[in-house]
Formats: sequence, structure tokens, C-alpha cells
Amino acid sequence: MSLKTWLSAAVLGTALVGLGAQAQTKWDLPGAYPASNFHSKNLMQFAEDVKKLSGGKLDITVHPGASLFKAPEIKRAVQTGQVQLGEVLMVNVENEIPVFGADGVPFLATSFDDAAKLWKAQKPVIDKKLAEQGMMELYAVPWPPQGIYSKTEVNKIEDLKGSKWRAYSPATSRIAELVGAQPVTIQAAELAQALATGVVTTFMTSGSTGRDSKVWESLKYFYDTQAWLPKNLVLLNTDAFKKLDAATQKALTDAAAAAEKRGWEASKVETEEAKAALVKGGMKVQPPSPELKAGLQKVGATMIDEWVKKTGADGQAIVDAYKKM
Ligand code: PCA
Repeated sequence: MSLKTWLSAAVLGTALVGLGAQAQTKWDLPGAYPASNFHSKNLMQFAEDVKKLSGGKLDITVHPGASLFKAPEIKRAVQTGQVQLGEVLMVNVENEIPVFGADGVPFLATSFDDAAKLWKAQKPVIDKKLAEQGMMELYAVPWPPQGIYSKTEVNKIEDLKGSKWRAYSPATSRIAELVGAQPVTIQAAELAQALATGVVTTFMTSGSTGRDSKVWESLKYFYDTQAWLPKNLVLLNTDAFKKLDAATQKALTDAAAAAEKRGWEASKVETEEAKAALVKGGMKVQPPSPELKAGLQKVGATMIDEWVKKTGADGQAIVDAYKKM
């Protein structure tokens, strides 16, 4: 051991002894959605549970609202160890790892029950991909089903032609191309501003993000197409996990299991509450016309084909496992 290593080990040892039973690990958890959103509230409850279950040994600070990292930067921050864990929108990772996009394919899984099955089918493949990058997953929670927002009435997909379409993922950009709209990628944290300045007039997302962004200030229509349920995933840097003692590791994974369960229930409640908020804001909330639905389903069929081609054996394994459930 060099003198320098010996010295730093000695200093560290003293610091640990000094802390004694109080030794505490502090972690940061960036998220991309507002503090008032149900995902963020769930993150905060998760952090509180971890603290309690670990007897105060692991203290996680949640940073919602893209305040620490912007949505597309969070995965890399966890991977490189800038933060120990973080919440990502899985479909945001699709460009890098295509199988992350399974829950963004329109009309593959359209209900909470089907989304749960798809997650089960997706999980082993996702775990493998994350392990290759020195990460693991803690829990995943879906957004409410995705519908169409528009400034003007949409009775068929042709009505979306030429509109300024906000995308949040590769798949939502692809939908724009297929319906002849002009996609512009904007994450949720910037959506309200994009609406206020007229940069976008149409998009697909949940009632929840519509509510967060007070879309009724700019838009009039919401079509409840229930096209897919994208998930947020809480990722963890494996090295950070390995540094915890066994009891603290268990506190973390137990709290994560509880958060996953709680999150799925909260998403169901949010589905109804958010739609009510849109109505209260003055929007017309309605099911899609049969013509609009048929047009979208055609888009969905094209996209499932494209997705399976792009993801190859890994994607096919997910689709096959899902269809067998
Ligand atoms: N809200 C997020 C992703 C999906 C959703 O419902 C967003 O619009 O960015």
C-alpha cells in the first residue's frame, strides 16, 4: 500500500468511526416530472420508506421536475455514477436500446392489465440490457393511457395533417410522420411553454401530463384513444447498490416493491381524476370516432411491424411472451 493510499484509508476509517452508528449514505434521485405528479409523489414516498426501513442509514433526496437533469440525460447520469439512481421514461431510451420501446408501441397493450403483462414480458430483457451497462431496475409504473390532444376537432387521422405535433419519444415522432403532422420533440417539463407560444397544436400523452401542463389554457379537445401506457422506470447504478450492507439493500428493494404496487394503483386513480380535471378546465373529453380509431389502429399495425423488425430476436421474444400471457 502506498503512503497516500494508506493515509486516505486511515482518514476514511477515522471518519467512519467518528460517525459510529450514525453512518449514513446520501443519494440523489433525479426525476423529470413535476413534484405534484403522481409519479413524483410516489418517488418521495419511496424515499421516505427507504429511510424508515433502513433505520435512517440510506437517505435519498428526490429532485423532481427535471431540476437536476433533463429527462433525456437521467439514464446516463445513473450509468456514469453522477447519481446513484434516477427515474426515466422507458421509451426515451428506445433510440439507444430498442427493446425499451415496447410500451410505446400503439395498441400493443392498451389497458392496465395488459400493461402489467407486457411489463412481465419485457422485464427479463430489460434486466439483461441494464446489467450490460452496470445498472439494475428498482420499479416501473405506467402513465395513464395515451390520448390525442388538439386545438381543433379531430374526427379522422387526416385532420392531424400539417399540425404542429409535440413528440416525447421516437414512437410519438413516428406517429406524426405516419399521419403527416410535423413532429417536434419536447419533454413534459417544457410542454406548457410550447403550448403558450403556439409551437405545438396537437400531441398524444396521458390525461395526467395534460393536467400537469394545464393544457386547457391552449387546447380544446381530448380524444381518449387509450393507445398505450408508457412506463417510468427507476434505475439504479449496480456499484452503488453493492456498496450498501445487506440490510440496507433489502430496505431498498422492499421499498421499491411497495412503490411499484402503490404506483400502479395511483395511475388508475389518476386516469379518472385527470380526465375530470380536463373537463373542469373546459375541454371536450370524448372517445375517438370509429373512423379516427380505425385510422390510428392502422398506424399502430405499421408500427408493431417496424418495431419487431428493428428489435429483432429480443423484441420478438417480448411480443411472443406477452401474447402467451
Ligand atoms: N406523460 C409523459 C410521458 C407519457 C405521459 O403520459 C409526457 O407526456 O412526456
